[in-house]
Parts: sequence; structure tokens; C-alpha cells
Amino acid sequence: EDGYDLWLRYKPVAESARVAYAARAAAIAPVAETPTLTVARAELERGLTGLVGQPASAAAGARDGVILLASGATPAITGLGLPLKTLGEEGYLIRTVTVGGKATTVIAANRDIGVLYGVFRYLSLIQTGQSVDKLDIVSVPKVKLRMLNHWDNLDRHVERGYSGQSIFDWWRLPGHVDPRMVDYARANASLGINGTVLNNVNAKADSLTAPFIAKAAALADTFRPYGIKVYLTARFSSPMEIGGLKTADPLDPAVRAFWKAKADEIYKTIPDFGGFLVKANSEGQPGPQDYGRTHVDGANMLADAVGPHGGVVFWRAFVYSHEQPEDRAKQGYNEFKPFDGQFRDNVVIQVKNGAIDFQPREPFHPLFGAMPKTNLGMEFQITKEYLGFSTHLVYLGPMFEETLASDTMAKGKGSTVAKVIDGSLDGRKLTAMAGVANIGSDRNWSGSQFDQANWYVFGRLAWDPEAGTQAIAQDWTRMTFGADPRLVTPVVSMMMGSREAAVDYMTPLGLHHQMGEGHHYGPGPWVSGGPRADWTSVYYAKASETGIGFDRTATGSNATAQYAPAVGACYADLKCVDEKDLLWFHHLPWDYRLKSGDTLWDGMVKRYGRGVSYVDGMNRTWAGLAPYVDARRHREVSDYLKIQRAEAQWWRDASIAWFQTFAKRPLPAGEPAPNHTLEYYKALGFPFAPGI
Ligand code: BDP
Repeated sequence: EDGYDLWLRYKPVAESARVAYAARAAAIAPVAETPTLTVARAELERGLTGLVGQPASAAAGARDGVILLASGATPAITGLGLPLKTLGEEGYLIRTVTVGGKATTVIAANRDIGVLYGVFRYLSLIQTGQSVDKLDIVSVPKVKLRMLNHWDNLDRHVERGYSGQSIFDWWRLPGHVDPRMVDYARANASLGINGTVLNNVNAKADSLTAPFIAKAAALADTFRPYGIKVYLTARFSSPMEIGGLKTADPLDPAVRAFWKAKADEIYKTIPDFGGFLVKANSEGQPGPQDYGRTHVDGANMLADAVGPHGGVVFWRAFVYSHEQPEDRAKQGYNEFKPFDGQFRDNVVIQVKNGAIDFQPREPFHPLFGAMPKTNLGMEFQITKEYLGFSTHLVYLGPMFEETLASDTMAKGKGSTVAKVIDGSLDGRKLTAMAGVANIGSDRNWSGSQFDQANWYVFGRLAWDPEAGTQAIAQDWTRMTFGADPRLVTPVVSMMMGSREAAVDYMTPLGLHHQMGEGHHYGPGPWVSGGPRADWTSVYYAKASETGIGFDRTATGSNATAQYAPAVGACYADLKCVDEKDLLWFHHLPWDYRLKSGDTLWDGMVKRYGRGVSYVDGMNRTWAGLAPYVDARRHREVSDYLKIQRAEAQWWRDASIAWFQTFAKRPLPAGEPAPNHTLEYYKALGFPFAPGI
């Protein structure tokens, strides 16, 4: 096995379990031949054939063990008293019922897509070894737009991509659609993902020209049966680059007309086009501020263009201005909070989980909870730009969960980020969660076997932001490697601690942005100089002989004041702040006492080492799992874990060597000196690192 089949392997269940499953899943009732019901039935047949044996075809009630797929209140399910009304547009139910005296399983939804989601869920029950004898499941997504963001360029290079080239083969499209596109759609539909942005936020206007619209349309046609809409990024200066105009000023009538006409043109070819994703006035991208206009002017102009067609504009809050602020963490909030209530109903402001940039750990972004009259969407990064690329085993579930479970206190206790995102806190209908995809042309899709779990957990959380990520890791492991508890228990335990380990060996105690310059690969705590202070490591660590950390309290940048008073006060208070976030919010002397009694310096050094030890542990655990994993995947993971072990050591050693030049203190007893000199680490160069 090479990992291509992801969590949809459908390998035969253990012989002891097969008979019981086969009895319940003996046949599939015929379905109406709509595109989505056709793929739903085909998936069910494929799954059952692999798991328990080929199902027959039989009408409900004709025999025991028929599975009935029902879309809408069809005659086949009248009288069963199914609560279809509660399912909304995309929810489903799975119930064991009796039809004509025969045991039947009904998978029902109001629309075809819900049936497909139900089929995937049903198959996952068997894949994860659960009983299907007495089912009564109702599942409704809590978030409306569950999105992947591909940072894929039109030349197939993927920004921050560590799994090969873009899977979108723009050159051969639309004439040839790679069959892999169907597997991509199946995998996403199995998680309930219902939208995909095909191209990079650092956009090219070409993506909006007629030839590329035709290419996107071919993908849209392929994805449609799977309930996935396509979106494109919109380069703000397109009116000048492909429209022949002299300006892209959002208040200029000709510019507005360009975008309206462009939207009309796209919708003619892709009637269910999702809309635009825009990165404006950020990292050199053009935007409304170039014309003295605002984010509201820009976003609303595009919203007016796609609105009549039912389209949505995702406008990103990841901005930072040309003038360098005293604290980049404050920028997004400062630029967006004043506009609360001014964006159109079909605009989603897409906010990264934290205020800096997808770091191994960041406190939640202060915009969450601060814009109750605005649709705020979450942006997570699935691709591991700052977490060791694809060779480090880091399960991001706990990281996503940590953000979603954070309490904004915006409306008192329990105002979690999850409740902002699912709209329940402020009664918002247009809700969204996006993940920057880690998918590429590699045979295993994500660059490593375990990075598939990050795609998987993202999708599951987009469906239910309050789902537990340990249970999700269990499901993923069972479906991906097999249900043997001798395998599942250690793998899940390895996964659950892996993110904390990466934080430990990379940036413990609230340190952030200490990665190598540009490529973000490996340690670079010494990075300084260059065009912007806020692109350097020394700006974030602020290490000196007296101490380390970024003071974001009232004596420093006062970023803590951007949070609800109770939250900000806690972050600012050394007695209250979690040590995980210590140096994010505080600049402290090297001898500051941690809760453990260690000095800050000793505690830091120990944490780096703890991270390395964890990776040692993962290596040992995985080595012992050889009997339970197919050889090829076992080998690949082993190789990667060895790379990770060496790189964790490198992170530890380089960081300690650097910070020791300020701390000027010995290493605590038992902590070995770095393997090399600081000069050695500083001299390492990685000109061909992937993903830039
Ligand atoms: C940063 C990446 C950069 C992206 C940017 C963004 O380093 O490549 O373009 O985020 O989100 O993390 O726009």
C-alpha cells in the first residue's frame, strides 16, 4: 500500500465480524439516477464489496439487510416517521427500521448530497468496527461553508506545499480531467468538505481569463456530484491586468462594471460557482487601500458582483501594512474591528487562527468574538509550513481544537471560538471554516502518511467544530491502518502528543517565529535585518542579556487589550497566563521562576529536550508496530521519524546555542551541550527547500 486510498481503503473486516455486517448490509435498494445518488450508491457498493462482500440489489422490504438510500420525502420512506425536517440541506440520518417486516437500514436526507454524506458515515462505522445493528444517527453540519484553500499556482508550483506539485493540471485542462480529481472529490465528500478554492491567495489575474474559467468549469463539473463548489482567488488589480483599465479603485464605476461582467461571465460557465477569495493589502498584494479605500469598499464591490448569482466573497484578515507597526499581532484587529457591521451579508471575513501566522502555538486571534455583526470564518493551515513540513509527524487536531475551544468571553463564559465559527454566538447564518490544503501530486496525497490525518481532522472539525480530536484520531487510524487495538492505541497516543512535542523542540513557552528565513525550514532564531523587522526572528523573541519574550501587556504593545477584558487581563497577569503562552505575552528575566521551580532558562532548555525525547519515543513505538502495518507505509513513516528525530535535535541544539549567548548560564544538569557550535548552525543553508 502506498497511501493513495487514504481513509477509504475498504479492506475486508476480520472474518469474525464479517457475517454480522453482511447480514445487515446484504443488498442496496435501487436509487433514482441523479448524479449524486448514483455516486452515493456506487460508493456504498464499492465500500461494502471491499469490507464485507458484494451486496445484492433488492427493493426495501424484499428481504432482510437492505440498505435504502432516500433523498427527500420519497414514497419509500413515508410512514417511517423520519425527522427529515431537522436535517437541513446537508444533514443525514441513518436508522435501522422495519420495512414490510424486514430489517432495513435507511440512509435519508433532504437532498442527495446528504445521502452521500450518510453513505460515507455508514461505511466508516464498519471501517471503525462499530455495530450497525441498531442505528439511530442524526448528523447535521454546524458550519455552512467547509472549505479547502489551495495555495496552488497556475504553473503547478504549490506555495508552502510539501507533497509535490499541484494536483490541478491546468495545462491539460479542460481537455483532460485526471481521474484523480474524482478521488479527490470522494475524499473531500467523505468529510463533508463542500468548497474548494483552486488557486493561490497570492493570485494571478490569468485565473480569471476565459481559458482558465473553462478549466475551472471542467473541475466544477467533476466535483459537482460530490457537493463541492469551486471558488477562485481574485487578484484585486485584475481590472488593470486583464480588463484594460487604468485603475482598480473599487469606487470607480468602470472597475465595478468590470467585476460585474466578470462574475456574469464566470456564472455563465459555472452556474454554481462559489465565489472569490481575496488577499488584499497584505505582503505586497494589491488592494483597495492602494486607492485610499477600505476593506469594506473592496469586499462589498466584489460581493455586489457575485451576490446576484448567490456567490460569496471571502476577504482575508491576514493583512499587514507597509508601515511597520510596533506589533504585527495587532494589525488584523486594528484594521477590521472598526468595520464591524459594514460588510455585505455575502462577505465572510476569513481570519487565521492566531494573530501572527500559523505558528506551532498561537493564542486565538482577537478578532474572534470582536465582530458580532460580521460573518467571521476560520482559516487553519493544514499544510505544515511552520511545523516541520511533511517529514515531521505532527497531528494538528489538538492545535485546531485548542483554538476552537478557547473562550473569547465576548458574551460571558462559554463564548468559545467554535461558537463564533458555527454562528451560534451571534446568530450568524453564513458560517465558514477553511483549511490551507496539504494536498499535492504525491502518491500519498499529503507528502506523508500521517499528514493525511491533518486533512481528515480538518474536515471533521469543519463539520463539527466541537468534535473531539482524539476520537477523530482513532477513527482515522482505524480507517487508515486497521482496527487492531494493538496498533490503534499506541498510534493515537503518539499522534495526540506530537504537536506539543513540536512546540517543545521548536518554540517552547510561547516563543514564536523562530524558523529559518523565507523557507521556514528548521531553526533560525538569529534571523535579523532585511526589509521588515516583523519578518525576523529576533523581533519576536526579543532576547537580550536581561531576558526574553515579547511584552504585549500594557507596558509593551498592549495587544492584550484587544481581547475581552477578562481574557486580556488574564494574558497580562503572570499569575493567570498559561505558561504555554508565557513569552508570547511577556518579556521576562532569565531567572524568572516557572511553576516547576525551574528558572526560565532551565525550563526552556528542558522543554527543548523534552520535545526531542518525545520523538525518540515515537520512533520506538513505531518500530514496534511493524507487525501491524504494511511494509511500504511502515518503512516510509520510519524514515520520516528518523528525519524528524535528527531535526528535533537540530532545533534544540541550534536554539540553545543561540539563546545561551544571551542567557550566559550553564545548561541544567543532565542536559547535554549542543552537538555543534552556533556558527555551524548559522552557516547551514537550504537553497532548494520546498514550498516557498
Ligand atoms: C504565510 C506564508 C505565505 C502566505 C501568507 C498568507 O508564509 O507564503 O502567502 O502566509 O497567508 O504564512 O497569505
